[in-house]
Amino acid sequence: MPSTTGAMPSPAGSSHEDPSMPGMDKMAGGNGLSDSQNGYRLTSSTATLPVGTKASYRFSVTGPDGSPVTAYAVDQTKRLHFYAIRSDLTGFQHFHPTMAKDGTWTASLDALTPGAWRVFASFTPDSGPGKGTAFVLSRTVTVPGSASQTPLPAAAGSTTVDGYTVTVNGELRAGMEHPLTVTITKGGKPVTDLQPYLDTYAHLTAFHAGDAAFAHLHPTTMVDGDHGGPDLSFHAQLPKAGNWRLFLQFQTAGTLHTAALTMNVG
Ligand SMILES: [Cu+2]
Repeated sequence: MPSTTGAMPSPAGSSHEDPSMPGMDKMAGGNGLSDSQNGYRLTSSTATLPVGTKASYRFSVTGPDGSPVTAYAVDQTKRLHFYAIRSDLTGFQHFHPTMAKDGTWTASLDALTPGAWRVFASFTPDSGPGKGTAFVLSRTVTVPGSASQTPLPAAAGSTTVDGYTVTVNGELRAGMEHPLTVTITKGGKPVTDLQPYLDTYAHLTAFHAGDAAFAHLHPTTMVDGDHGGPDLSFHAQLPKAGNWRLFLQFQTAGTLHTAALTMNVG
């Protein structure tokens, strides 16, 4: 189902400057499970990565003319956001690869466990017919070895990471935009020293149990120095019903924390 954020203000720091759509982001839609959309394709010759060690994944994005895209708009301070997730939604990785002049990206993955993985690239071309359109494309990668599946943790309204308790509030329905509020506390006290991370106080991504469909939840809380929290607001639009694994990343005192919890979408 196509999703659009056309009615939503661009997050702070978005460099999308297409004069025909001031302050708006276009999205190619979809759930991130395809390697191609609107003529843009995520290409890689890598189908297998080694187990238990850092590994490089090289890829490029080709445009409708078949040549690698080299011009990218900056979104949340980066030209391309890269994610990896195992089929059981464990092993979440999110980082920012580097691009060679010819449009070849190299992502350095942390050690992977055996199993089926999906890697995602989230980007907005800054030239060509897709200029200003946000894409999420993905490919699968196999890590050899005997793969044990971790059952998805039960849906929960809160979780704890590094001593921080993260509570998520919001009733979500598939395909509809809903507000989602995240509250962060530590030792029962509201946390108010969140630092900006990628132009936000919390970066929130979600993957659908069963097929690893992808969603990025857009923050609506603007950053203003190293004193974010405890409440953070998001626009949540998850494309399908079922259980989603949410990964919330936030930074305090220079350290990045990643909280994960399961949320049911009706
Ligand atoms: Cu990113």
